[in-house]
Amino acid sequence: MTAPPWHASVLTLFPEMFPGPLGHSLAGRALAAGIWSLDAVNIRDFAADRHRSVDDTPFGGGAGMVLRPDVLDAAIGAVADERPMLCLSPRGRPFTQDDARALAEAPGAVLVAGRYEGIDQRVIEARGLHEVSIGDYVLSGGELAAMVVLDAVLRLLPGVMGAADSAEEESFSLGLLEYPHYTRPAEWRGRAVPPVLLSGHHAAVAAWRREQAEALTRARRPDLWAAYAGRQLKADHVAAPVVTGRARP
Ligand code: JCQ
Repeated sequence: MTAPPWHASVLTLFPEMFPGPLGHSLAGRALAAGIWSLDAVNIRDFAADRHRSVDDTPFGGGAGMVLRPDVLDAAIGAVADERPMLCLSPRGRPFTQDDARALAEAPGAVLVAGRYEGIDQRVIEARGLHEVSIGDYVLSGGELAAMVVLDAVLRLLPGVMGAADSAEEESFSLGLLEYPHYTRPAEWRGRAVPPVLLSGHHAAVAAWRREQAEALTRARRPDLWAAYAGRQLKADHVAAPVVTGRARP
């Protein structure tokens, strides 16, 4: 008995961009091993007119073009099944590690990579597309964002990471930024590795790493720090004062 592959369908006007970087490294090996599969569907193949047009001018006027609902809906209809359907967009809900974990549990995903100014709102609603954002900036199309989402999910699939299966062992899964890492040589250009890491004292190493992760998170990501501090308070069931706000530089 072998599990069916986690199945990704990407709807795009540039199918030749796939698998792209996902054909290399961890994801690439897993693709070759049949742990996941990919079909990059050309939205233009679903254009009905002889000019194969996929976009049109926005109602109400304004700059740019909008992806036509009829063409995109036909493309979605060709792949839709029980898998969740996502649309990459700067106005989507922020894509998180929790979302990646949930998608890794699903049978796969359908990802719509828009181009132009956007896609017709009616097809988003009619097909129940979940709009997700990978960050507060604007890309020229959803393809790179789709690859980012896929990479985050694929490394969580069973058998993709090595024997260590370290995907979820990181401090990020605690809601903290990663502590600093060091390897040989123990001194480099006059810079020593923090001595505790050479002490062989595992509990002291773990405590140091936790401190570092907490200090970094507090300084750089007050949003993550507030959520983490809130969870700690609840877990401890004590009213211990938790210092919030940005650390002094
Ligand atoms: C995703 N952060 C940025 C660009 C319009 C669907 O409408 C649009 C989609 C894009 C591509 O996605 C992004 C993005 N997360 O730019 C403009």
